[in-house]
Amino acid sequence: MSLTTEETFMFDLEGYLVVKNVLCKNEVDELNNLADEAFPGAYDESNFRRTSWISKWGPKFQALIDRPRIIPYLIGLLGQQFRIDHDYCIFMRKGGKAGRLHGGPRMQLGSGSPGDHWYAYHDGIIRNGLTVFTYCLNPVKSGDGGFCCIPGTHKTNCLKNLPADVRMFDRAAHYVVQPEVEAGDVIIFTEALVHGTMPWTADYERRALLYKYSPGHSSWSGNYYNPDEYTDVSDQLRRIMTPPSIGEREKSVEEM
Ligand SMILES: O=C(O)CCC(=O)C(=O)O
Repeated sequence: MSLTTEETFMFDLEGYLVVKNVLCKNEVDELNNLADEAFPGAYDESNFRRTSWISKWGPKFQALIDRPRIIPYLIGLLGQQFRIDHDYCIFMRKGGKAGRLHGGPRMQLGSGSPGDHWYAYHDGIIRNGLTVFTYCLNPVKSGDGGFCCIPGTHKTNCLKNLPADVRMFDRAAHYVVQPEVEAGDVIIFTEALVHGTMPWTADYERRALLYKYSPGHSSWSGNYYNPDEYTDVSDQLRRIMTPPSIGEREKSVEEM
């Protein structure tokens, strides 16, 4: 099981994919209700809320780490020994803002420090460094804001040529794309893609659950998962939570 040939074409071309209907409406409603309980609190003037370790919000959020529908994408994009790296949520309401375009291959835009963001294709195999699977708990229409990217920049050779005003969202550019999604869709993107969060303009709230994965040998976050802090952890999930290593590392999913 892996990406379809068309998905491979699209990911190689653009650096991201939208996988439709990963969650059904009832599941979206349930996750939204549970999120209300797990992350209560009012917005401040930033109209932006974010918190980490949403996978600890209970069994439903834990199960998103290795939801069967996303497994072929994890293996296809990160390899058989993929691991969960870190997770967090982004909630926004109208007027909310969050930084600038960032990411990009090798060097992280803005910071100037070397990043471990990469995309490679060799002999029919795609591989990525840190890769994001965002569960969307609300629809996003064109112009609403939220996740955006510059398709194809996971392979750009001219990262430093991106104008600062475009990077800061001070000037719109046709090559910055904000994908439309339905609630229940998952956006997958490599951090090697230039991406960011556009100001949120819709009257409804944005709720995005971000689960980020690394190949088995690497890590972005310095905080590793501890299966003992979760309930009913399957052998598979324990393997996916294993800290980074390379020698003799088991496959994350046995039967694949
Ligand atoms: O979904 C978003 O708003 C973008 C998230 C982001 O910038 C990231 O994952 O690094």
